[in-house]
Amino acid sequence: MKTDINDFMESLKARTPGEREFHQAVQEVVESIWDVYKQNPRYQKAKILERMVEPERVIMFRVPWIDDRGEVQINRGYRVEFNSALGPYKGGLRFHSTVTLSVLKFLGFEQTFKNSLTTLPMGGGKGGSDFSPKGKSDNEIMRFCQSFMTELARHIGPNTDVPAGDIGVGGREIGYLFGQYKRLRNEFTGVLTGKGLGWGGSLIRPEATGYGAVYFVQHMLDRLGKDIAGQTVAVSGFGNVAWGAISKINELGGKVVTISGPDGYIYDENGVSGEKVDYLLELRASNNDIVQPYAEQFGAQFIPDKKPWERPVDIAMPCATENELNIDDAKQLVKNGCFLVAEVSNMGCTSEAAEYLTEAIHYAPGKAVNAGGVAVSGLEMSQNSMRMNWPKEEVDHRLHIIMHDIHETCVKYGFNGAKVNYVVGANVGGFVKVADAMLAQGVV
Ligand code: 2IT
Repeated sequence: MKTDINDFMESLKARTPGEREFHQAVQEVVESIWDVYKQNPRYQKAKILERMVEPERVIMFRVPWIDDRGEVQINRGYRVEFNSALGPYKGGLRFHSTVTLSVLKFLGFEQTFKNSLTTLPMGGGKGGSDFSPKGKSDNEIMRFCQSFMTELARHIGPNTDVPAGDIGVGGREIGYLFGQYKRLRNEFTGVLTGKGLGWGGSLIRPEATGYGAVYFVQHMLDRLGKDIAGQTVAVSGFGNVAWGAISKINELGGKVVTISGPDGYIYDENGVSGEKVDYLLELRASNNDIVQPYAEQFGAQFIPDKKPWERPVDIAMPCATENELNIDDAKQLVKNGCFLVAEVSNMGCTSEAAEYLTEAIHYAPGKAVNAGGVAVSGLEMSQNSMRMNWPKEEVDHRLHIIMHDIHETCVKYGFNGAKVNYVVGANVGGFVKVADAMLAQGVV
């Protein structure tokens, strides 16, 4: 089996040299689904896997804009339309200096399986730019978004491709992007999700990734006969996803003792709760991308250039970015008594860390844990199509059902008689549905 997988990966690598993150994401999926693939000659004959690793379309474009000093700036824009077997391409836009084609291909590939897990009719896609909002003025961000959308608009649409936010793209950016799309097309449609509440956005969308992740953790804990109340949790990041998770953990009686940024992490032994949670939104809006001010504001500890995984906690929830938790971090967490890692960031753990955690404790991957975000994006699309807004309770209720069902799918495909392997469960569960749809739709 290993040689087959190696051959497959070698051939992929030869065709996509240097795309490290993409290779990592594919390898993880291929290892999980290989048995299922081999047992199904129809998948092999139709070369489902070979087709799945090739995006249906990749769009790359120049994004010129003028900064506040009058200087011309050039960034690169992307949209990777990965797979439309289950619905319109769907997935976020990331604006960050680390964005490359490899990063967006890994994210788009993962998104396809994640979206499949949600049970909603959404294909997979991802896009963004190497533009960094850090330190930019509001006007610069608007001009950049307008230029970016001027090109992107011709490729997307409510039945074709529906982008949303990701790192560096929040409500403000979605607003500017939507405004430009509407102006160019003279159409008010649900072409983007994560919109403002007054103009087509869905209640609970901002909270959905974090809330959904905690609902998923509740199901994991349930199987272990445990509850989130009284658990100490390490969270990384301080953006929208961390904020949603922290709010829900507090509501359910858990205690979050860390947050982090590119500058280091905060250790708050009293818990990140109450007004401190709202403060995270201020930190994010300041565009500085640092967490240190939290320490000064609330008298907590700031540990520069370190990650929260060195602290003893019961549960760890990486909420920042890919490969933020490596094998040393994983070992340190387990040594300190951590029994559950729920990855909220996409591919937040390195492959080594994920493998180790799956063996040693209970670990679930991002594509299952964080799917609540895109799920509520799917619900936003439904509401837009109906030209209706559901109340908060309705959206939250549906989010609960979706996260429950994703967990059930992971158990169905990942339970080995002793323990749930959530990586296998999520990958096989996500894969089968996409593969069957591709088979039914012929060689396209
Ligand atoms: O990684 C993700 O699932 C997202 N950034 C959300 C995508 C979406 O379309 O809401």
